[in-house]
Amino acid sequence: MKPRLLITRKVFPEVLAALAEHFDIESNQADEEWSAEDLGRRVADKQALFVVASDRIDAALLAAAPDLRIVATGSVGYNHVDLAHLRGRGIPLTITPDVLTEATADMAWALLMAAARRVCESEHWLRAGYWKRWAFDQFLGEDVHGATLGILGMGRIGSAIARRARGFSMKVLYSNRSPAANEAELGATRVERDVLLRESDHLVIVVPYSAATHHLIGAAELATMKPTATLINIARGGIVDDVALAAALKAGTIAAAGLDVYENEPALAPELLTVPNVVLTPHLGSATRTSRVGMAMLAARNLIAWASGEPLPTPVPAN
Ligand code: 8YV
Repeated sequence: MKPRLLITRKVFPEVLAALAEHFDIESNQADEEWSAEDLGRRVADKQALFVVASDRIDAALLAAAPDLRIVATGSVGYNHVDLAHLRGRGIPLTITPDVLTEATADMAWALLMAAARRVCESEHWLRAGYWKRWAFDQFLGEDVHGATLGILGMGRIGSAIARRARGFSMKVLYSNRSPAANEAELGATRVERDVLLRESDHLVIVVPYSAATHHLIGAAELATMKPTATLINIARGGIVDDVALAAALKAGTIAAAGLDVYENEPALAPELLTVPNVVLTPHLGSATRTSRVGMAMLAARNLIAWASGEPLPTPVPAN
């Protein structure tokens, strides 16, 4: 008898086909909104669970899954999963590193360029019919080339962002718990966080979310940044205090921002929606076809390895 697998989202047909050889599957191919109760009811008789970062896999849900033996998340971040609970029950959690690194780094740059050069703000203005004549001082933004790029969190994605900065002749600063082994290759200099905030022209947040990084960037931190600076968050909502950021953008404390993630997504702090100098995207960091198929397939490969009694390709590191 095949183990029973619950998949909480619609997945690509090739991924479903690969999994179907090894599992009896209940999946959300209709892409319905499942409440926590629905999820609890559906997971009750399953041995395997395939989730994404917007599913909350907390102690209450896990308590409803007495037979659960493996959880695979289609994301590299795993702050949505109660890892301590899983470890207490000896249940492995697998993630999807590497396959999304380059696409997510591209997205950080897309937001950085759009925010610094006011692409979205000016497009809205143009579409609304305000463009009547050209002027020297229309929508002046900030230079990206030759500027100082700050990276908060220098892991795989941070490194991929830094690598791209070479083409823009930028100075790269970063802040990280430990020095990056590839510091010299990246041409990046490690500094304290307060220096990073003070000296960056464009600051990209790439640290994982945890209790320690909750509201790491709030009103006090924003106040130390340059009035010409841009702030980009492609990591997790909750690392930046979105309400404080909206206030800082309105007051001109910093010049612009680009956000792909939000504290209570898909709900947004209403303050953000009234600020023109922020570019807002709906958690699209890894959203290229290659990357998302890669993520779903890697989650499937982990599940199949488990079902076949083989070593898991990408479990959460022991740390
Ligand atoms: C995902 C992400 O697209 O991997 C992560 O941690 O945030 C994104 O790449 C999203 O979370 C879907 O699971």
